Amino acid sequence: MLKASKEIKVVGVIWVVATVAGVTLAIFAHRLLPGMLPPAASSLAKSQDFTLGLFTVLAVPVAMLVWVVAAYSVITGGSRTMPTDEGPRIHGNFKVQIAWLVSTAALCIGLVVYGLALLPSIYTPSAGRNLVVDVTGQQWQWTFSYPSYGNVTSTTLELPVNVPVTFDVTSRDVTHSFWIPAMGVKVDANSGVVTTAYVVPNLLGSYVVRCAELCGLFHAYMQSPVHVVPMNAFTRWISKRQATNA
Ligand SMILES: [Cu+2]
Repeated sequence: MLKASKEIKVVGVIWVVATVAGVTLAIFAHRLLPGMLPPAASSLAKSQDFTLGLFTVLAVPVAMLVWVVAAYSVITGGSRTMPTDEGPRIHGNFKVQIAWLVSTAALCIGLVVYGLALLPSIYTPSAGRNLVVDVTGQQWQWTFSYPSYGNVTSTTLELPVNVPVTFDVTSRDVTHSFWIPAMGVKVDANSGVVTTAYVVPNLLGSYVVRCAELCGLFHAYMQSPVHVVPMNAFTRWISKRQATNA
């Protein structure tokens, strides 16, 4: 059997190698697996992608320490025969306990502060005139209406690029959750209540609105297209809808 200090060194080296590999994978995963995350179609989504990356990178060393120690113990520490007597008593190691407490507390508290500092940005509307879109969830479809354009309604969400949007979200029946993964927008849709979400879509393209709250049999199919288009295309679309609605 190896001496304890040598074992700690071996585990330490494996941990460092595993951590470097894990962090590299976490940083480059989206390049190795394109499409793992949707494209960031707003600065809100960009900041969320960064937060996700940061939390992953900081979680890797902790996860690797647990896995490497567990795997090492399973592989090298097993005995096929029943031990005849008890192992030696182990007392706490003050230095290790303090180091463990301080590092994990600093990690957790640091991330809580970081999260709390970012949180208001989600609930703050952009300055200037916002395009208001009323969003209604019902089993199992989203409906969008535009109060500043005579309440034109549509089952696809059309948004002009670089224009701040306010979503007023509600539900006609059970609780749904209005979610545009590409834009980092997600808010509950509750019956009898209006919840709001804000975003400035900044990337032309087609994305998807999903329901993020289990709402019944066809929950998984409760999705609608979102199109982010230039302003003139949006105006054309809305006049066409106005003609159809009338
Ligand atoms: Cu749902």
